[in-house]
Formats: sequence, C-alpha cells, structure tokens
Amino acid sequence: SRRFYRGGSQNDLLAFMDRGEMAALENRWTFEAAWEVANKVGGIYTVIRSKAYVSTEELGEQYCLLGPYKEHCARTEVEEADFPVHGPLQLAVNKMREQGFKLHTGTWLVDGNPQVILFDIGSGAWKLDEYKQELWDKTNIGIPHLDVEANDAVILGYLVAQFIGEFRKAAEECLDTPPRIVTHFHEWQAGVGLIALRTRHVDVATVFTTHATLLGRYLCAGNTDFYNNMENFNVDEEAGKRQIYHRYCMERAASHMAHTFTTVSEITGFEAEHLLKRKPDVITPNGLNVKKFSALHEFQNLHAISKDKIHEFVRGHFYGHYDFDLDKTLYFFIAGRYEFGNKGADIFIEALARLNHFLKSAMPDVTVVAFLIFPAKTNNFNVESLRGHAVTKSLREAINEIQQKIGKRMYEICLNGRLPAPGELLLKEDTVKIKRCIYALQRDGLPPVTTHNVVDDWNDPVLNGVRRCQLFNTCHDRVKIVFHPEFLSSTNPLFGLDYEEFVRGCHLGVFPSYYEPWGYTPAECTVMGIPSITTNLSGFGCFMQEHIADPMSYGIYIVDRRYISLEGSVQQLAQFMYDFSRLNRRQRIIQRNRTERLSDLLDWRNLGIYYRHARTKALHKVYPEMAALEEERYISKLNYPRPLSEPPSPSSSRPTTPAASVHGSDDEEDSVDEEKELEELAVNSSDHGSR
Ligand code: U2F
Ligand code: UDP
Ligand code: G6P
Repeated sequence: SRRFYRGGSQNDLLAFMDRGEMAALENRWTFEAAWEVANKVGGIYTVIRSKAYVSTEELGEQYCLLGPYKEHCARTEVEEADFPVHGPLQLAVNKMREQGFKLHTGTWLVDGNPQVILFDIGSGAWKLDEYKQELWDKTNIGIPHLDVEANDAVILGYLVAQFIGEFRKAAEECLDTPPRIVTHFHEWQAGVGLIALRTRHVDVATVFTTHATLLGRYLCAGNTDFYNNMENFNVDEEAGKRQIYHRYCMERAASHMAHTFTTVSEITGFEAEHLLKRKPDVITPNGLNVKKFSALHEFQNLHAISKDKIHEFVRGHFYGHYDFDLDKTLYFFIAGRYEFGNKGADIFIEALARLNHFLKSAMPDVTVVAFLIFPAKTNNFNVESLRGHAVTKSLREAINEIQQKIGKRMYEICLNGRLPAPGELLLKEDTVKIKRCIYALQRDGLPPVTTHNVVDDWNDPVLNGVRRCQLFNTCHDRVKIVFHPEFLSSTNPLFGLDYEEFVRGCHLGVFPSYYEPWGYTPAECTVMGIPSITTNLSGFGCFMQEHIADPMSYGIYIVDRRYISLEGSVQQLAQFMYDFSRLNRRQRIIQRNRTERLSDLLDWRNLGIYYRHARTKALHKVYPEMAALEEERYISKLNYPRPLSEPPSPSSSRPTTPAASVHGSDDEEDSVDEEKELEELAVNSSDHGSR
C-alpha cells in the first residue's frame, strides 16, 4: 500500500515528503515506548499524548508507540485495527502472536492518531523467570519477587525488545534499503526494553529519557537539602535504604546503555549527572499541543466568562462574610499532586500570610482569594460549603421570581396609562420573602478554609500550615483561603468548572516547587494567557529563564529557591504576589496578552526538534554513514526579546516588575504609549478606566 512520488517540482517533493515519506523512502522507523502510552498514570502520559500530533506529522506511518495494554484506558482511547498486511509492522506482530503473546494493535484516538501496539503483560508472565534470569546473567540486576511493578517492567521490556528484533528482520526482508530504526524509551519502567536490545545486540539506535530520577524523588520527599548535597550522596546506599536498589539499577543501566540519553530539563540533567552518573546528551523539554484561537482576544473573553463562574462560587462560599468587592478581588491558585513540600505549598501558605499583612496595611480594598487544589483523602464536601451555595441560590431564585412579577405588574399598570407607585411594585410579601433569604445568609462561624471533610484533618499539611499562619478567613483578612482537596471537574457541584476553565478564570498560578523536573501546571497557564509564578528549581522555570530576556514582564515570575535561604524565597514570593496585586486591570490585561504570546515557545511544533535531535544523534552513533544529515541545522536557540511595548508606567523600584501601581487610580495610565498598548489590548480597549 506504499505510495511513491513521481514528477513535480522540488517543492512539491519536499511537501510530499514531509509527512513521513522521507522516512519511508529511507526505510527509517521510530518507536517510542513508555508505561504510560494510552495509559493515564501521570505526566509521561501528557508528554506522549500531546506530542503525538507533531510526531505523526513528521514521521507518519513510520512512527509507532509501544506500551502495556491497560484495559480501562485503552478501551476508550484506542481503536483496534490491523496494520497493512505485508508491511513489517504487521509481519512482526504476527510473529509475536505465533509465539503466544497477546498484542493489541491500532491507533490512539488523540490528535495525530498515532499507530500503537499494546502488549498484554499477562500473556508474557510465563516467561518472567526466563527474562529475569537473562537480565541477571547479562547485567547482574536481580529483581525481587515481591515488586510487582518491577516484574511488570521486566515483562514489558522483553516483549518490546523481542518485538523490535522481529520487526528488524521483517523490515530487512520487505525493502531493499536496510532499515534504520530508532527506539525511544521513557523512564525506568520502559528502560528494560532498552537494556534487552543492547544486551541482545539488536542493530537499532536507542534513546532513553528520564522525567525524574527515582532517587531524586525519594530524597526530596525526605526533607534533605537536596541541591547542595547532590555530589555527596552515596547513591547505592541511599537506594538500598529505600529498597529501590534494583529499580535504581534498571534506571541507571538504561541511561548508560542508551546511545542518546536525555532529560526533560537542565535541572533534571544536573540531577542525573550526580545520581545516575551520566550527563544527558540532549535536553528534551516538554511541550504542549497549543491550539490558537482565530481571534486573538478570545482567550481574554474566556477569562472574563470563567471568572464570573468563580465569582459565583465565592459568593456562596463567603456568604454572611461577603463584604469585599469582587471587582477588586484577585484569584490565585496552586494545583497538582499532593506533595506538600515538593510542590512548594509550604512556602506558598507562608508567603500568603505575609501578603495578607502587606495588603492590610497598604491596599485594604483589594482581596486575594487563594485556592489550593490538591487531591487528598476526604469524606465528601462539608455541610458548610454546600449550605452556602444553597442559600445564595435560593436568594438568587427568589429575586429572579420577584423581578419577573414586578415586570408584569409594571406592564399592566402602564397599559392603564399611568406610572406605578413604588408600593405597587414591590409588595409586602416580596419584601418578607427577601428578608427571609437575607436572614438565612447569617452564619455563626467563619467561612470554612476547606470545601471538604478532610480525613485526618489534624495531620493534613495544608490545614496545619493554614492554622500555623492563622489564615482563618476573618473579615479583616485580605487574603482568603479555599483548600479544595480534590481535582476539579465540570460535574463539581460547587464550581461547575473543569480544571482548564478554572485556570482561565484565575489571575495568577503560583507554583513555587522545590522538586519539579518539568512542571506542566505553569506551562498550561502560559498557553492560556494566565501569568504564573515558578522557581529556578523547576524545569519549566529554568527553561523560561534561559529563553526569555525578561520573563517577569511576560508574566512569568521566577522565585529563587536555589541560591538563597528559605526565608529569602518566602520573602521573594510574597513580594511577587504583592507586586502582582498592585497591577490595575489594564496592566493585567496587557500582561495576559504578553503571557499568551509565549505559547509558541511551548508548542511541540517548536520543541519537537529536540526529540528529533536526540534521535538523529543516536542514529549517527549506530550508522555513522547517516551523519551526512546535518543535525545542527534543526537546532537554533529560541530567544524571546523584551516585549515590544514597555510595561505600563510607572515602573517600580524593581526594574523588571511589570509596573506596580495602585488599584483604582487611573491617572498613571496617561503616561502610557497609547498606540502600542491599544494594539495589544485589541478589542479589550472598551475596558479602559474601569479601574
Ligand atoms: C514527572 O511527573 P510524573 O509523571 O512523575 O507525575 P505524576 O504524579 O505521575 O503525574 C501527574 C499527572 O497526573 C495527572 C495530571 C498529570 O499529568 O494531569 N493526574 C490527573 O489527571 N488526575 C489525578 O487525579 C492525578 C493525576 C515530573 F514530576 C513532572 O515535573 C513532569 O512535568 C512530568 C512530565 O515530564 O514528569
Ligand atoms: N491537574 C488536573 N486537574 C486539577 C489540577 C491539576 O488535571 O484539578 C493537572 C494539570 O493540568 C497538570 C498536572 O495536573 O497537567 C500537574 O502536572 P505537573 O507537570 O505540574 O506536575 P506532576 O504532577 O506531573 O509532577
Ligand atoms: C478580559 C476581558 C475584559 C475584562 C478583563 C478582566 O480582558 O476581555 O472584558 O474586563 O478580562 O480582567 P481582570 O484581570 O480584572 O480579571
């Protein structure tokens, strides 16, 4: 079923060949193997899924994903089908099936629709002892019987290696050109496949990417001064103490045996250098599948729409204490896996307490509502939260009903040719009804800090942080706390928003992580045009620092958690949040426009080149004759200059802060270059002077 190009101009040829045809003519194939292919577990799923579009665009049918068959996810995400009958993929699949293994083949129903082969781990279980023996004989890595996850990794690894071996033979027989195969493995769970290919001397190029090191995760979670001791850890001993020595060995072996070794960021590269003892050859940063709106201002409108929904939540949550102006309220949030210290929730709460103090003394009309979204164990929503939403809802309904009745009465009276008197419109019974609703809005206690009944409330780290800092949502507090110990979904009865909509409605994402190999949350904020705070210990933060001349003016605030003390970081974080709170509406709109402009930087269409670079490097090692392909031509340093327009004036004492000004005063807007800004503000100009 292969097509061949005939005739046409050079450009036609290139356009034609873009979609994987070049690879097809060269008999060049790329396989990518990971535990999270069509299997939603964590961040690697996001990486592979979001990248699928550019991978297939580049490699077409010469690209195939390999992973374990996990029914719960694959059943809904994979369309099963056979590959072309006489093609090497199908021939190799047949060979594997003849040997008694179960393989599911087809395409993954995500953007790009990549080909996928999922191996049934159970169908390889009878070979487990044989595989483990081979691994031991070749590498001296012994896998304990009880570690099911590691045993599964061994089965997947050998099934993948077996398959690639069969595929190579088939590809050799199918075409005259000798096959050139790159196999890319992610994380230690897939790493065994790489080890097996290398110890079996299969003639393919290999790439290994680590998204976090095993030891790094464990050491950081244990309150160590990680980055200052990186060189000094006795890695074998530390792995042994944590009973992950065998996993560590698999990870280390895979990274050393790979032709090209990559990490998702420089900071993880540094970690790998010391903990895995190999420096990455290439950094392969994580991208996103960026979807641009046809109208530039569309994302600003979405912000306003989603913010209204968050307003509705806030009215319900703070009923009885709703004495602040929503038009002068800012929404900050932190979200992610519930790793209190690693994700920086500890310093976030501490810095919020300081912000509370700053605002109280300098800007008492501004309120910040800080949302903390971390999935924790709960026994459902608490009564106070639900009640708040019920009472505000009944007030709203009562008023709507009365409003309609008033309209009718007014119409009737006017038809009689006269103006109604006030007493004829709002009747006594209406007033009584409204009063009853208003009385229901009274409450004894303060608005709750959390929306759910948290299991083991007294040991919960967020709640303890909030208690220690005494952020109890009193009417004097300018910073209010809402801990939502569950991920958001559109069926959520309190918010009725999914995570993406929620992010759009907020003003600032705060992610002051301590351990964060990449960190998708601030990246996702960026492509939605929402400013965020990150750190120089997160892969994302370092990446932005490297590629943008002045990240802060683009709405990317980078807290130093590496070279200054903890207290210093807390102060800096509090200062950033305070600086942000001082922006007026216009300045925020401009900043969101700038943030959104960074999307291209995070688009796989641009970041995909690093994967290509890693593969090319590996290919050249195995097939030096291919080196004619000049790899460097793909790589050019992305660099974002300062934004065209200067930050709206006046600039603060801290030169890179996007203008600190005081809420409510519009006079400083006079000194702004109107033209440039209007251009940036586009249709949002109707908003001028609202603050
Ligand atoms: C690293 O992340 P990990 O894959 O090790 O982190 P996980 O906790 O396994 O993954 C978090 C993901 O899980 C998803 C969520 C994330 O994609 O969308 N998720 C969810 O949707 N619902 C849930 O209830 C719980 C989780 C590393 F630590 C990160 O810094 C990197 O960004 C990542 C990718 O390279 O790898
Ligand atoms: N997230 C989500 N629902 C929520 C909050 C967060 O799906 O309510 C997702 C978010 O979109 C992001 C991920 O959680 O993709 C966190 O990934 P990140 O890379 O920041 O950290 P990881 O958890 O992978 O270490
Ligand atoms: C967007 C909308 C505007 C709205 C503004 C609010 O830009 O298009 O209509 O006024 O958001 O911004 P703020 O930062 O105050 O939420």
